[in-house]
Amino acid sequence: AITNPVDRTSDPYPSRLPEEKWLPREDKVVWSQWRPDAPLTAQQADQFDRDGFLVLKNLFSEEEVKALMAESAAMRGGERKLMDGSVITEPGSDEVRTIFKLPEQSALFERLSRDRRIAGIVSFLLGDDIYVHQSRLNYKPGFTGKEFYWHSDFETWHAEDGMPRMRAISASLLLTDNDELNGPLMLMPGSHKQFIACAGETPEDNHKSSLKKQEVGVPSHEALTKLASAHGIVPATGKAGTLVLFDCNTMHGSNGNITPFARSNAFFVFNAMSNQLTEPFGARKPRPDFLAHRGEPKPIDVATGKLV
Ligand code: AKG
Repeated sequence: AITNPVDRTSDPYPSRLPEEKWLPREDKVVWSQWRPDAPLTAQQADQFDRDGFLVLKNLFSEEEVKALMAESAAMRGGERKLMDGSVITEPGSDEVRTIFKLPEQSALFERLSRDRRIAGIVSFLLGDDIYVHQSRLNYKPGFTGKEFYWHSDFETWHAEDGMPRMRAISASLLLTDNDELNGPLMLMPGSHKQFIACAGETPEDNHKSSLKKQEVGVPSHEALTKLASAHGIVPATGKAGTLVLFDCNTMHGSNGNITPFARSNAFFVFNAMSNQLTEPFGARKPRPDFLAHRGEPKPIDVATGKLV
């Protein structure tokens, strides 16, 4: 069923067109006025607005990270029965690349998704109640972890999932140290202020290959060169327990990991309650629920205090 119908003829972000196009962002980045009781400083809110991302160090304690790591190892190691279709392996091997649906499969990750240090900040930035649009553990094992090619998440969520506007934020909690070497997230600061409408039609069941290696919904080399020359590229590095928040339209990607040291992160995508999904804007049918929550979403009930 279509919730929250929108006028498709005036879509500000048409994509999957015959030709690539640069379009201006028509949405705010920070949706709340800063106030003294905000969960961020005014400077951090301004930085998020300007750069389209924010790295918050030492947000979670060693003990909390240890518990999350143990939980993540149990999920990955086959000790837990996981939902069908929620596990993606690395291209060309059986190594786990991604596990989706964290709150549905783990009480600890459910609690993490509601933590004030993540959900409280995101809800403030989006100026609305929020819900989990997608959640995942990205493992990137040592030696064999493959790259994530450059993309704007919003391009895919709009075209393939029917997310109407740019009012969503990804939160990546580093569960291992992410340094310059083991394939950290890389972002182009300021790239979120323009939308690159991508060339090419969406193939049927595109997600089956794009989750291993994305080929549709990515900008051309020319566009990426122009963006990176204008904005630069920054690695989001930090010790385990660091939180990386980034706007849904910030251009990002990451290199493969040939170091022996795994790089693993827990990802939650939060969408504003006022920005619920409609029909896809650039694909015939919507992607499965594990990639994009459809139907009546449950607003997050923010929890305070330590995880463990
Ligand atoms: C995504 O999940 O959209 C990513 O780009 C993941 C990048 C990474 O885990 O390095």
